[in-house]
Amino acid sequence: YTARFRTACCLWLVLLVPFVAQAQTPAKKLTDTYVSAEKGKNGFTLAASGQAAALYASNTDWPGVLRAAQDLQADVNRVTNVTPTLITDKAPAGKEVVLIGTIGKSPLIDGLVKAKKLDVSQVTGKWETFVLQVVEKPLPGVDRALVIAGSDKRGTIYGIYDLSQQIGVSPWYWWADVPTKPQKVLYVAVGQHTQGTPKVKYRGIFINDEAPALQNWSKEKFGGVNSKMYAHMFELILRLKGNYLWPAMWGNMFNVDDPQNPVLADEYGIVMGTSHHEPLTRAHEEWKHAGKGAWNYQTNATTLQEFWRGGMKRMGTRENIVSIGMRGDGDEPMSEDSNIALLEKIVADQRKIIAEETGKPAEQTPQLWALYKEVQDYYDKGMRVPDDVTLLLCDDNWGNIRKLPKIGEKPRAGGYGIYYHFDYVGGPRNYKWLNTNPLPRIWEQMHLAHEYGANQIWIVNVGDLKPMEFPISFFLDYAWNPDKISADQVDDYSREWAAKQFGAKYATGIADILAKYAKYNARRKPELLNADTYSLTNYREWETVVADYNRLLTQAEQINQQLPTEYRDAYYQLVLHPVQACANLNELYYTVALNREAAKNGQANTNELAEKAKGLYAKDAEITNRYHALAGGKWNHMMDQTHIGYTYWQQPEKNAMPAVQTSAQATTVAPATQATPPSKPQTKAAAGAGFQENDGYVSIEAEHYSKAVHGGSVKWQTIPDLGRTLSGVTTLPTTAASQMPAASSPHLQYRVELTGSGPVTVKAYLAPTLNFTGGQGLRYAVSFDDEAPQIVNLHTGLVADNGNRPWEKAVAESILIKESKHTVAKPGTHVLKFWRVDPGVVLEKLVVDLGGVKPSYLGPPESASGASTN
Ligand code: REL
Repeated sequence: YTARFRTACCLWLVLLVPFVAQAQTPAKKLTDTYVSAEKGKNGFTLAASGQAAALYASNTDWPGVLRAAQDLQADVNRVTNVTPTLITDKAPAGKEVVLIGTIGKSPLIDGLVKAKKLDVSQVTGKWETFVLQVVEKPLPGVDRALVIAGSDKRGTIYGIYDLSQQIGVSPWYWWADVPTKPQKVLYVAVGQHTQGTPKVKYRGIFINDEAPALQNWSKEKFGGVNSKMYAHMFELILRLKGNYLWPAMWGNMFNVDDPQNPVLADEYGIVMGTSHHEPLTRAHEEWKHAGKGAWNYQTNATTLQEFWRGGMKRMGTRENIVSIGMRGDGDEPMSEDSNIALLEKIVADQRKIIAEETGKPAEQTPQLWALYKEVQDYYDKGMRVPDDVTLLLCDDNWGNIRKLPKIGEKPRAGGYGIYYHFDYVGGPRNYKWLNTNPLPRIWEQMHLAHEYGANQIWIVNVGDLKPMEFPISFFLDYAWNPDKISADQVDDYSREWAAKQFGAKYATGIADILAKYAKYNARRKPELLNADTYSLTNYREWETVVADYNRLLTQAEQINQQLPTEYRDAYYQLVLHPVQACANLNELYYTVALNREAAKNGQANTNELAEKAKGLYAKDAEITNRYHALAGGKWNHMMDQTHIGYTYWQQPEKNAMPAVQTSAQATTVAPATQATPPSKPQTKAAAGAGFQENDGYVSIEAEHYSKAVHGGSVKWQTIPDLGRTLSGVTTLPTTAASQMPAASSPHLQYRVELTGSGPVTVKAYLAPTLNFTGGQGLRYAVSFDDEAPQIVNLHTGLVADNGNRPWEKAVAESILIKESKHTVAKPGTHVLKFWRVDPGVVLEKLVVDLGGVKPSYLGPPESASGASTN
């Protein structure tokens, strides 16, 4: 056993460890399973031998609870083909029964509590909390019960739907045609099951920018954006354990178009709101219809007050969060001369109306004031609203949070919330076609919101709802309990989600596709793509991007072939369509780029490329048609959104073929248009290896540091899959104080081997995080070896505002690239250091440019790393 042998063994171990670790790490389970086909000891029989346990509820309970109980009845049938009886007016009888009810509203449940059969001490008085428990001999003549008891209306409803999910009914069974796996037996494990109390009080979605897709679809299927459609949406939100909705408002008036809309929302248990610029529950469209003059408080205050008063009268006692404040007409800023004093008066007048119409002090009605766009400036200039009003902080419409509460600030009674976007109409460009929202960035931004205490309301703009199914699930699940999903569990979440929709067998493959397509789409939103986006000549960039998409498409098609046929409609909507559509779109623009290049060089294949591009353009329409034909045409119009031919921020009326060139001299002899796809460049670099300069640069993925120096409780954390290339690295906790670089302060070290010396530029590729702390801007620092670190501010000259070029560039390119200049004394090994200064900075990649970096979109691919020098 010589030293050499030992070294060799260690080497082998080092090489083997990553594989072993990968193969043996069991997927962490985020959901506890309590329903199975095994009758454990004292387990409850929900269904067996062609029978299902009867469901009992009290008819004095909330109508919304009784309605959800009917859904459970239907869900048990979906799974077992047996419909349990649902009884609300008789005492329970039978060996095993399900008892459903709300504490304080259900004599059934209250009786069990009184008889000490059920302990609800962890539930009573809490917000939206339920317990699901197997109880022995709950009542005379009943052997065993499964009790679903809620602290309030939604607590019970969530308990019911929790059981539905456990027996295998996806919240998306209707909205994405997810099939239910048939089961003969269903047993509930003994014990107490609960999801606890949600950490975010109001969790919801905003249906926005709904024309043409949802609007046309709803018109065709339901005769309008009416209560027949909304009933499905309310049910979905509750199944996802959300509770809040801003309804469609593009020419739509929720409360007017169909008077059943608000009635049903309240019955279902949905808290309604109106968007940020629609005060006192009035849809903006209502003002247009009223035709009562200018939307101007200086000149038309009395009329506006009466308009708003009407909204409050109509609301009655239904659950609402009332938007207050005022913006200009139709989501525009107010005029220049509107001032804080005026806005404060508007708020005071609105509160007076709220109090008068509800007959209660204003603070007893939940309200929000959205600091959207220019409204945040009023706040920053000192405007305040009463303490009970929730301050709804906003992102920049591009998924980057603009502002968060200050650490240590006096808490507000109304707290803070977040308004976030998965879809947007506005500059620098609309994005409203496909899902372009990767979970890791949603995680990272909403994690910030949670850590900084913006937990009262989370609402996200989801456009037409479809095709945002996956990020909606994540947003609402994460809102329920952000502490449950850590940065490195986001892919576990994706896998479990895939398993819930499609079964465990293909879950890993599907999760990978879901993550990758969103990541690729987020590099550049489809609406912003064109033939010049990626480089044709440098780093084989265009070719690689297209090859990556096409490889993903192959994987997605393979799983499609293997899936049982009944899953294919759901699979197309949720997985295959976005990959196919975007792989095609990228190949279209790539082909156009090749065609233009061919024409420029007088190549013989110019016309062939033009024809190919036309074929890809036609295929785009075919892909849309395939979506529209799914499930017997159920989703016709859902993909009506135009997405090719943008010339400025607003969408084109119709898709338009990008211009291609033809040549009269073209012959049929054409060189291969599609080079063989390049081999995957990203081989994972071993920690400790030195990255080698080649062609005048070194490019390093952030997570490939040779050493991470933590600082006390401040730790470096990789957020897998975040950003445009490999991943992102940040520091946690995000609330830790800023610190100037000093010997032992947190930093990352990267070993680089340089062949030259002299001036170099270090380009840091950063997620386009905004200055959410409101200070001087977020900073990091860079140094080589022992030189003094140079501080770089992400936000010099950058403000989230249309017309601000640095911000427009950062969000359009989905990256913020900052530079620092250094001088390296001699060639050889150097240690590049990336220092933490402020929290919230997310590094994706570092490029050391010795003058060789060529223009490209993603920056040079990662450099090769040499043998470990450790
Ligand atoms: O994304 C936003 O928040 C706004 O652009 C919209 O709320 C806005 O209301 C728009 O749909 C029309 O007014």
